[in-house]
Amino acid sequence: MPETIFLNFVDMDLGAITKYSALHAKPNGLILQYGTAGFRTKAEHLDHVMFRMGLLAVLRSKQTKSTIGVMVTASHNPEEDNGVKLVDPLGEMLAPSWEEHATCLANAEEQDMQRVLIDISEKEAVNLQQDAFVVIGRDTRPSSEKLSQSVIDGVTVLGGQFHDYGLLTTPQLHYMVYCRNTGGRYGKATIEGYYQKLSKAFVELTKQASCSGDEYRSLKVDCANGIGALKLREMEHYFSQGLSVQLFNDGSKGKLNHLCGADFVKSHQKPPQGMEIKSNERCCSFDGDADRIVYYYHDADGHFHLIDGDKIATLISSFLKELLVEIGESLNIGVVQTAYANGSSTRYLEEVMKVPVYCTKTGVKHLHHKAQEFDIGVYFEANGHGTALFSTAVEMKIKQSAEQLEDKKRKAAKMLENIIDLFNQAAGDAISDMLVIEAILALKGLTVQQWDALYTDLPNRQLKVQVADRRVISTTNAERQAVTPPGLQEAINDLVKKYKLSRAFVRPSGTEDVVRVYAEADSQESADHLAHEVSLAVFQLAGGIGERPQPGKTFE
Ligand code: 16G
Ligand code: MG
Repeated sequence: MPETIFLNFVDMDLGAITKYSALHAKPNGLILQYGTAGFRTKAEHLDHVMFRMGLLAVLRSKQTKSTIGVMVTASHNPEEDNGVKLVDPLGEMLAPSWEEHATCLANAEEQDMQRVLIDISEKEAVNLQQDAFVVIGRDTRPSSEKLSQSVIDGVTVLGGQFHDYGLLTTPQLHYMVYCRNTGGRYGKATIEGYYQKLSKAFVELTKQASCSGDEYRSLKVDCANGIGALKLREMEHYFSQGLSVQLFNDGSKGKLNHLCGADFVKSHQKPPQGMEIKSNERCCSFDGDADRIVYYYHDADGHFHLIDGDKIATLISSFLKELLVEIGESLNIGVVQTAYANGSSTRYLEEVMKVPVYCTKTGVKHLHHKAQEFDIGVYFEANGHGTALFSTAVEMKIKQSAEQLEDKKRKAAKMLENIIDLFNQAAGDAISDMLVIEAILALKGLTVQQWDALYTDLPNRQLKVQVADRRVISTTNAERQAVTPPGLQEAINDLVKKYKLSRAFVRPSGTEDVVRVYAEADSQESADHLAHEVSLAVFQLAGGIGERPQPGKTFE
């Protein structure tokens, strides 16, 4: 080992690490994976993971010479669960090679801790003398406070500095990281900074709306009994001129994510408990850490209508395209979806809106990455997680146009400028998306039904299948085709042929030990049948365990 590196490891107080690590001991035999959105499991199994992620955040911070974020949350999972994820310098998800280090470190036995830390430092050429700074946020789970303290223990033992923001939504933590690493250009790294930036853009934007009728300006929000309620309540008075929000499932009574929240509403296709909905009232749901949003309403006949991430992406990209046409800028705009996007949304975007659509694997990091390739990249998962990204060049061009162009064009450029400020470009953000959507509806004078009527969703069904080892399923073509086990894709192809406007795919979940099945077709009955038949094919060909899939299941 070269001498300099050796000296560096002396800087890392290995004795202290061993001592403190023993206070956050790993339960025997527990193996966890840094999955699609970090580690997630029962809260009581996570103390050692938190401590170790504190350590890892310090190494990542030293390596990137930037502030790194650590968020303690399990998003839409049940209240008893918890989780942790690291946020990279530009508010992005942790780089893939570091996900592997995270898994390695989380699963290391006590006696191997020092070796693993040294290995990571060597592989990543971490200069241990570099300063480190870590910011920490947590959701409202009862376990989160103690677990974030374990993160802090890890940060401190490696000599890192930290700022604990306490309770934050996940996207707010991404925002803080982004602000801190861009010298304040993006915004102020405080909760007031976040409220002020977004509210100012929202209020300026909605001032330009000609219709100011009350029906456009009030919204019911289901906060999943989570952090979104606290933050929206704090923020409300900053934008009250533009919108009045009525909060439900604000955590004062119910359990986090229990029978409410964006995930519940989307997967059960029904309204949350605890919210009274009159016909045609605009409603939305956040998930437990407020990075997802879906809208919905009841029509005059009492039928429930869901407006998911696909329709949100459609509204946003159409509006952005209109503004660009008005300004006379030919910037390239692209929409990024996953295999779960409803076929009707893809068709509408491509054929009616003439916007190019791209498909990536599930998980925000994949969509975010693809969206960065465009001047303006709008990405949304059907489950309501998404945002719009604007390249720096676009932002500068728009700001100039807002100063120079003549009247009508200037107005459009001003709007676009405000929209750029309103989107959280560090992460999909329920609060920010909600304000963008509300502003667009007000500016266009659209009711929720008119928005919904842009296109009709194809009926679809999602199911899950238990198998002995879900890794036997591998996929290609952005998860739309199964490569293994042999014969599975052929079986799916044959089943799909039996129905009209049909499509189906299977993929191993990144967050649960199951295989997910998705099917869509021209009628709900056909989508249900197809999903069931594909489930049976998975059960037979991919090592199903437990009970055979039964027909007639109505939700995953
Ligand atoms: C995580 C992802 C979400 C994805 C979901 C899929 C992030 C921040 N979150 O929650 O984007 O839709 O996993 O779950 O990336 P699955 O793999 O179990 O279907
Ligand atoms: Mg979430």
